[in-house]
Amino acid sequence: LFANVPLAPRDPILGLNEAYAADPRSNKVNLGVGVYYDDNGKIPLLACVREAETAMAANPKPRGYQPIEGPAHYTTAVQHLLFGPQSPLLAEKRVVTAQGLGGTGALRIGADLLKRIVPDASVYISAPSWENHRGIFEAAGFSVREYRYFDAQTGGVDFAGMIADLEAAPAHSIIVLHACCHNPTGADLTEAQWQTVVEVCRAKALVPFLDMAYQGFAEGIDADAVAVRRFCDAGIPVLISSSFSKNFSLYGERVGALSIVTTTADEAARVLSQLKRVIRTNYSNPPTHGAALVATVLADSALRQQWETELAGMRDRIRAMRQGLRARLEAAVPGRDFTFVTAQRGMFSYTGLTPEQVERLQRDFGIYAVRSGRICVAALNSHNLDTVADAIAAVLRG
Ligand code: PLP
Ligand code: TYF
Repeated sequence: LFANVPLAPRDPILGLNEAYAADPRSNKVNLGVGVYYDDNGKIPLLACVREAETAMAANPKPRGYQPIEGPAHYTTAVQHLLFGPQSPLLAEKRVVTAQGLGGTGALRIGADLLKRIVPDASVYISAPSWENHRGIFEAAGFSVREYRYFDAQTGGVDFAGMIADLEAAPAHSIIVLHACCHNPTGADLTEAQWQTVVEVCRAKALVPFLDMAYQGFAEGIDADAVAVRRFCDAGIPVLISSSFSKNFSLYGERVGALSIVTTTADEAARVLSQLKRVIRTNYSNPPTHGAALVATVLADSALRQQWETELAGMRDRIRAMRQGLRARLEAAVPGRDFTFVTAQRGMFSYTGLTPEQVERLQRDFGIYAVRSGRICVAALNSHNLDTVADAIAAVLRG
């Protein structure tokens, strides 16, 4: 049965972790995987989560099956973060939300659902995008194409190219968009540019699928939802995958959600019934613990305030690391433009390092980055910043 099974390639990002773990050098730095580390290089356990968990442990509950789409106190909390608690869409019952197994699982149930509704559509992802976008939509049976996105000259967005490619996409194409903190480039659209994308999607009858894995890491909870809100204002159907892996530091709990904005409450009920079918044949119903933690924090005003403070702390620390990296690189490599380091947002920066330079960083300095030149800025800290900046400067000088 298995004699001729070929060896599948490793995930290029998660594979780096293995190489890093095996590296004996004590001054090694892992800028590969997109995880937020604190200034001591540790994944934080947020105080709000610890408190919610302590309260839950003091009052343990039986673990019955959950509703297929997850518990209402969780899905409602998700909707309030995405759309704002006062959104008329919620009062009109036009939004379907289901708990997902992380943002990845949310993307997958969204993809599986769309395959039932628009089976012949193509999916467009940004060039470049998170590797798994292609994998997820291909696994759901779609063919995946790219729209232009990153401009290597400026370190920003090739907006004219992006719009031209979206305008050329056939009607009903599914357009995967990073709502904020683009992975891997850190280059985001402005609000005015989002408005243009909304208009193109409406005019060309495209199906926007917003992936929001980093809400709160760019500017703040509401500011980072600007793309979601502009699409909602336009009144067109939109899918949104969201994740608490990063902004609650709950990576291993696999807690995310798929939200779908429909046109009427009746439509929403029918879409939910189909989504439940997708979930049932996939994993039946979602796990309890992570969603209970998130719902507990978001429902309690003191814990919610604490979460916002801790989230702002993560955001501000990333910003400080961007400024520190930029200042050091400007000092060490005069005449080269590093403004992109602070213009890009979220966990990642596309440095412009070539695959050869990335290899040299790893070989000569024990600094691990993705071959594309992506670094995780959230893995920098006050202890490794000088080492990393010196090493990047050394490979840039050649
Ligand atoms: N989408 C993007 C753009 C991401 O960068 C990530 C990162 O992990 C995900 C989705 C998946 O998030 P999760 O870990 O919650 O599955
Ligand atoms: O891009 C990243 O590094 C994060 C983490 O298959 C990640 O999004 C990377 C690869 C993967 C799953 C998560």
